[in-house]
Amino acid sequence: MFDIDTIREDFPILKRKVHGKPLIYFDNGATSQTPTQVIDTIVDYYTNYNANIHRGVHTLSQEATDKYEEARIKIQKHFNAKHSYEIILTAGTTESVNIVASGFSSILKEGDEVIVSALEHHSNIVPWQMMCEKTGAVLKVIPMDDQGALQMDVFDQLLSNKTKLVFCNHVSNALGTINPIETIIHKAHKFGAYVLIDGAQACPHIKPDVQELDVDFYVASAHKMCGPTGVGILYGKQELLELLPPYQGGGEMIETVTFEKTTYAGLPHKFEAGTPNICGGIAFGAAVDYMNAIGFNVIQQRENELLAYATEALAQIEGLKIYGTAHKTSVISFNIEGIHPYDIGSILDKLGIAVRTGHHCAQPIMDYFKIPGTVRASLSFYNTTEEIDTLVAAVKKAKMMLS
Ligand code: 7TS
Repeated sequence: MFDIDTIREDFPILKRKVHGKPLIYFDNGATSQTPTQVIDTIVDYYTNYNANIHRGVHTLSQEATDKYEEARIKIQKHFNAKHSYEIILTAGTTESVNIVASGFSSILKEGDEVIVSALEHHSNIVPWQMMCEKTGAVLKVIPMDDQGALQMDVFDQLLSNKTKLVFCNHVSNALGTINPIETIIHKAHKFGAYVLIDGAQACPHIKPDVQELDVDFYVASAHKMCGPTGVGILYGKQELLELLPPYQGGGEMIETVTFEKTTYAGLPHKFEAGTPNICGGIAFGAAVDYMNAIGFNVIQQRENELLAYATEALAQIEGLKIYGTAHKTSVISFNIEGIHPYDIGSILDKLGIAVRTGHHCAQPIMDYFKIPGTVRASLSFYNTTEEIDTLVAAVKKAKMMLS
């Protein structure tokens, strides 16, 4: 049973005011809010067992190590990875993509081809461009259409025996489009290409099963799924993580070090140099527990209802255009004719409503629509229809003030 009042009680920040108005938080795509269960885990860590991991004989260090490794197993189960060591704990999606791109920089050769989708966040474009610059590989793009969906027939034409890697987000951050990743993975594998799926925007809404997907790499950030900032995952199939060279050198990622030669530790430590975000990793585990306790079916149903309600209400405002109408998650990206998105966002903020405005780190999408940016309301299960009513009234007010 989903009881919205009980759920909202879990998020203390929802009680605060902004400019004297109750906070209405519709910027969940940028970062989600944090429930008490996760905040308590963070407080417990620093209050009771803050210590470095994997290296101390003392009790605190052992407790911290146990909790950190328990969190890795919770995350492994959540994503249904075959082995816990296939879950690399990173600083977030951006770092995870960079680990893979940097690794393939020493594997790809001139003339190899890699395919990226037109719907990517910059963090799933720029690292691959850097990789292509280093290797001479060629970057090809699956184009999008007016609905914000990928043109899959063009994907078929781009694939060839030269294709080595395909990168695509599971869900677009700017439009919310849910991409057909099952098909993308299946088709890429037929040509022997590896696939990396950026799940940063999918994981707050969908529980991916990496084994069922048969995906080679899957990356995500904790802070978009009720966890803290600065921590995320790189899932990779064991044989591929073994194939890639380490990303950073340092403590914890070695087996033996002499000045003549260093040998590297096994997975996952090979990719986890230095002291990690210990508290963050443990809190990530608590966030996964929190979301699973509500249940992803319940979360999706609730968010779909909110999305339908908000879409219908906003679409009635004259001159308001919604970008991205394909099968999608609870993201509404819109503009009002003749008004800059930033100006709308600033007025909404004065009314206590948090949205994101701008290009959302997805400039190619904005270029496609020939716009500087959009106003993005990204809804979460803890939002309400009353909050949407307030948003709609506020957008109408902003329109009146700015027209
Ligand atoms: N990939 C996607 C699809 C994203 O939406 C984001 C962040 C990232 C990668 C990068 O994640 P990070 O945790 O490493 O920063 N997206 C957004 C957004 O839409 N608004 O703020 C950040």
